[in-house]
Amino acid sequence: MFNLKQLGWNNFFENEFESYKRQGFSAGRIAIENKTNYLVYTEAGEATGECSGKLMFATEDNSDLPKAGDWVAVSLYDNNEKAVIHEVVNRHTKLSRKSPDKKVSEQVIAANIDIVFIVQALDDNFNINRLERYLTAVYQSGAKPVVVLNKSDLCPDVETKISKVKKIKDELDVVAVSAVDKTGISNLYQYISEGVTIAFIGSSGVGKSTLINLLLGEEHFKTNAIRESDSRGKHTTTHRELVLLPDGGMLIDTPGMRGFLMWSSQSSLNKTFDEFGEFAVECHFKDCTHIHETGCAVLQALNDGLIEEERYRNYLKLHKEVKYLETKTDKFAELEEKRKWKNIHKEIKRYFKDKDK
Ligand SMILES: Nc1nc2c(ncn2[C@@H]2O[C@H](COP(=O)(O)OP(=O)(O)OP(=O)(O)O)[C@@H](O)[C@H]2O)c(=O)[nH]1
Ligand SMILES: [Mg+2]
Ligand SMILES: [Zn+2]
Repeated sequence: MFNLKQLGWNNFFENEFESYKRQGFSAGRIAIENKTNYLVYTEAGEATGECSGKLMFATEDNSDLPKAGDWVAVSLYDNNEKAVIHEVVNRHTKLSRKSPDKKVSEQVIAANIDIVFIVQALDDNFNINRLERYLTAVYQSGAKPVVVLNKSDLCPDVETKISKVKKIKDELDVVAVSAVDKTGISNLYQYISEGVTIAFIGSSGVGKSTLINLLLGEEHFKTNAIRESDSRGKHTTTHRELVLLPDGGMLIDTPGMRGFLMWSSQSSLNKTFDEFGEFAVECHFKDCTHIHETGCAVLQALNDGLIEEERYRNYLKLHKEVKYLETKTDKFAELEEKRKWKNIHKEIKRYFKDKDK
């Protein structure tokens, strides 16, 4: 048995669920997404779920089907052990990447997450450019990013690595830990509490499952030694899974990702690269690509040593991916438009509030 609050239910989902409730559906949260079936948590306990024919038929885009962390409207049968999934409740947040195949489509990694632990190992895996890529995706998701540097036992200069991460953005949360000698683990607990969902992402072999097992207090997830030849992981975790912690809070384990292509808007990219935005408004051309234009303030800043060469190169790479997406799908233009209007509405509200004072 679960209570919904423990599973992360709140006013947002209560509102979104209202019409489903009227239709007599129960609320469930997706814990595991397999190819054709799901493990669903409901107030009645665990159930195996399948999508209704109508849901499958009416859904054009795979990213709109249930994913780990999603809230869904279900009807239960067989002693509440089976569930038909009728609808996916509007998501509060979602972490996505561009699907690894040739198609320009979205792949949702996890839904309704509050925090993402971006895990890197303090061995050869440590890579600032990859971190900038993940970070942009997390900003896009709406969740809070926390950088978790694991395997501190293998690293003689942990502080240097932390300050390198802080150089991306000073206010970024960075925690160095070792799942092996258990140092720093207590610093992870500050993010965990009842109803909060945390997703772990990062390359294969960085220790995501090992860390989750440690926090769970049991060997729930399989883990595997990395290859000695090139320090790469063996892709041990093969599906996404949400688990509940004994003292409250939820963690989502994900398979290590080989590539992580952008499914992000320019404004999420700007959050990772704060200073670029500041310079870019000074560029002579509004659609400046910051590569060759005269009057480009970004290039000027690069020349003046205000922007690091490596960071500039990665920005351009990600910027190119974002631009490509914008030309292939109007989703991001829509999102930006929505965000703009949301801000305008906020401004209007604030204006009238101030006036009333
Ligand atoms: N030295 C050291 N090894 C660690 C640490 N944490 C995990 N490992 C080892 O790293 C290897 C990979 O760990 P996993 O937890 O399977 O990695 P993962 O990120 O879940 O990998 P995938 O499931 O393939 O994505 C295992 O042999 C762990 O014992 C650590 O803090 N220090
Ligand atoms: Mg794993
Ligand atoms: Zn420019």
